[in-house]
Parts: sequence; C-alpha cells; structure tokens
Amino acid sequence: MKPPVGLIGLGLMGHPMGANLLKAGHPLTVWNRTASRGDDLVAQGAKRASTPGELAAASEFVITIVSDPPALESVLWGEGGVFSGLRRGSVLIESSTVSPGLEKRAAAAAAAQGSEFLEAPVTGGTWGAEKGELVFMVGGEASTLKRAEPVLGAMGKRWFHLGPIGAGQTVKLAMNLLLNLEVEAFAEALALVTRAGVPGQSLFEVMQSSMGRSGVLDLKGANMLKGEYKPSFPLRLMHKDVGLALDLGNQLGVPLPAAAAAREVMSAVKGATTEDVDFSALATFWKHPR
Ligand code: NA7
Repeated sequence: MKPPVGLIGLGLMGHPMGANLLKAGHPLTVWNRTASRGDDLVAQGAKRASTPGELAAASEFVITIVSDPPALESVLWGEGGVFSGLRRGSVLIESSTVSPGLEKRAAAAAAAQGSEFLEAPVTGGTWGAEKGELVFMVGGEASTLKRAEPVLGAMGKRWFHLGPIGAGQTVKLAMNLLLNLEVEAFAEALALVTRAGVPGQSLFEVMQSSMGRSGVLDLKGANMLKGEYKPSFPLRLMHKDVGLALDLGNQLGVPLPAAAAAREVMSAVKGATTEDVDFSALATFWKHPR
C-alpha cells in the first residue's frame, strides 16, 4: 500500500497535483481554505480534513502549495495549522514559491517536531501539473529526497537536487525573474514595432526563428499578439515572485535593475485591473500609457 499523502492548497497547481496523487494510488487527504475546490477530488476518493493539522496527523507525507508567504505561514503556524498535527517521522514537502528564509524557518520547525522537510517549488505551469510532468527544484537532505521520490514521481517527471534548504527557492526565484524579463522584453519590443506600423506578428516570427528564440514566448507570444490574458501563470503571483527575488537581491547586496523596472510595469498593470489576468498582460502597460 502506498503511503498516505496530505495535500494543502487546491489552486491552479495544487488541484491537478491532487488528481495525479489519486491516480497513482496514494491514499489522499486534502485541505483547502475554500473547501468546495476539493469536492471533485473527494468524489474520486480523497478524504477532506477540517484543518491542516488534522490533515498532517493523518499523513506520512504532507505537501503544501499555497499562494504566498502569508498563506504558507497561516497554514503552517496558524490555528489548527500543520505544526499542530505533524507526525514524528513524517516528511513535509513545501512546494509554494516563497522566500528561502521562510523555508529555513519551516524546516527548523519541522525538525523540532521530529519530521523531515523538503523544499520543492515547481515549474511547468498548469499544463505540467495536469500532465504529471512538473519539474521540482529541491533543497534539503539527499536522504529525504530519496524518501520523497515516489511521491514527487506521482506529480512530476524530473527533480533537481540543488543543495541545502533555500537553494530550491533561490533557483525558482531566479527562474521566474528570467521568464518575466523575457516576456517583458518582448512586450517592449512589440510596442516599438507596432508604433512604427510593423505588425507584431512579424517581430514574433523573426524572433522565434532566430538565436533569440524563447520557449516562454512559444506559450505567451500568440496570446500577447491577440491581447488575450486568461490566467495560466497569474500576474499577481509573478508580481509576488519578482518581489521575492528583489528582496533576496537586497539581502545579498546584488542589484537587480531590470527586475526592479519590470516589477514597476507589473505594479502599474496590477493596479489598473480588478481581473485575475496572466502575467503576460504586462504588455497592456504600453497600450494604456499613463
Ligand atoms: P492559486 O491558483 O492562486 O491558488 C492558491 C492557493 O493558495 C489556493 O488553494 C488558495 O486557497 C490558497 N491560499 C491563498 N491564500 C491563503 C491563505 N491565506 N490561507 C490558506 N490558503 C490560502 O495559485 P497556484 O496554484 O497557481 O500557485 C500556488 C503556488 O505555486 C504559488 O506559490 C505559485 O507562485 C506557485 P483558496 O482556494 O483561494 O481558498
């Protein structure tokens, strides 16, 4: 029998991860702040816990994937949080994108309860989560990773062991900074050519046929040309991630001028819309100059 897994956070990423854990045959307990988002998983055999602590008490592996640092602090340390129920000998796998410092605090709290901790933020988007093809950026002990591999394998195809706790989030934040800058740079170039009267499609085609080709633009380019911004990677989350990268740069004394400028562009777009849009909507900054 496969070990019981508890999953906290059934958002765009967590929900398909839960479906894949069930498909792989893990007994699954779920908890989500908005409980109804787990209804279909419960219909497929998952149990629903009334608190994160109750979930942790029922699980050998606990996975958290929630939006941001305050959400993670709340599910770990809040009333009825994970640490009120985490079992000695269990493994806590933390997959949200948060700061390296918060992961270190969570790892220390897990160790104090006799539990192992693995930092494992993900890349691959909702597509990768649905296909079970996520890539995990892992920080922590090699022995903990070995133990967690069958669980990670139910949700993803690859993992990189990047070093001690903190290394995973550091690479994840650097990755998102790069993805954001690629999309932001394309948006700027698009504004330039379209103002000059050249169709944006022409820039896209030449760009993607050149050595400057960008994988993220294969996904985002066509939508940006059409002006369609249905959230796949929401702007609010990329805004948070680039903010976390800037905080880390500040702590380490590393200037990140391009990231700082790109975050201001996102702040302007985020402030101008009440809709949940994809981060590629940063291109609208140039269509509505302020
Ligand atoms: P989503 O789709 O925005 O989902 C966010 C999840 O986090 C969702 O389950 C939320 O519950 C939960 N959440 C948000 N705030 C809280 C608080 N305060 N307390 C408890 N739970 C909370 O994000 P994604 O699934 O795309 O991404 C998840 C992480 O992976 C994120 O760090 C990304 O950057 C990478 P809700 O359903 O709203 O009640």
